[in-house]
Amino acid sequence: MKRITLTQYLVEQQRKKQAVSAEVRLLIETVARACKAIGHTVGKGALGGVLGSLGTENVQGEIQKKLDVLSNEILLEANEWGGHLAAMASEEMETIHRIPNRYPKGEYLLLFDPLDGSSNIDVNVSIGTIFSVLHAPHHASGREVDEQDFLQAGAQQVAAGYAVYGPQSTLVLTVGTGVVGFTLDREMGSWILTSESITIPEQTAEFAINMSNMRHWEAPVKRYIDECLAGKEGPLGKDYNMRWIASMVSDVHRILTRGGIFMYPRDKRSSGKNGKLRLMYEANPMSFIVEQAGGAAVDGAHRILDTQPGALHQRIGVILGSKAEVERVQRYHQEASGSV
Ligand code: P6P
Repeated sequence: MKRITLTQYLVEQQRKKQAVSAEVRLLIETVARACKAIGHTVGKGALGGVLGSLGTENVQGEIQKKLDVLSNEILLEANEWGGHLAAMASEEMETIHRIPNRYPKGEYLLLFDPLDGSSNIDVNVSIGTIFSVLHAPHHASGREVDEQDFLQAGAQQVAAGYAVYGPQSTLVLTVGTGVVGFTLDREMGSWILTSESITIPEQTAEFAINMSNMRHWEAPVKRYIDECLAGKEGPLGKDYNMRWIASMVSDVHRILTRGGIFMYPRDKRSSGKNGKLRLMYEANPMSFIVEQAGGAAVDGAHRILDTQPGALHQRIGVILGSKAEVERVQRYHQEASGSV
């Protein structure tokens, strides 16, 4: 099979579908190069002195791992000079990071979770990077970018993607024309196209949820999981398998590869009132990718990509994956709220 690199793929998208501007192409190539560097650093593990925690907390109140901060710095440094961005936002930074005045500024915004799944770092379980690209609305006005400019619904995304640092390093990407996957040729250092069109099977028999939270779930989630657990004898008429890697990039990658439903729902805990996952740089990019692959993504009763953000680090319930299953759970939420 002819080896198509990420650059060639993006040039062809730019040429034939106008889906990718030259600036977006440069942006994606820059992020992909930064992901290579992050994967290389992660791969050193104990030999690189990069494991363990820093003893500091991020804006989420979570203990920062050394690799969380290192990955964030790699993405900031890689994207500052290119002239394609106005600013960046990250799970690891309280406020936005504007492009320094010594560099030209572009018309896009980049958001990322630099190292998702970091609770798995020290136990050598796959982790990854999630990113999202938005237009910078202020660009035409000439005023300085501010945090409000980032608060756009996920349906406005220009591009989204994630990298998984596992047995292989993979990069999954959408620019709104479907979903493609690349595998890192570690000898050449090139991202090579290995999945030309990723689609999620509409049906599934595999669910992903952290079962230890069961006592906190709202009724519609409990109803669905009980039905899955009832198996063939239950209303769904089939036996289900369960997976939970506790690394969103890995769970979502499995679902893109063989179907399934991923659930981190909001729950009754005060901290869980909107769920654990963050809207802007976890739920939105993953929802864009999943929808582009023919799946669905809701917060319960509503489509995630329609959510109007109120704050940069706001959380949201996430139920995404195989369309038929997600729509079933969405219907259960709508019935419970009386909206159907
Ligand atoms: P729990 C990782 O910390 C993360 O943000 C997601 O990648 C993952 O899906 C989830 O949290 C795991 O949460 O509560 O099961 O550890």
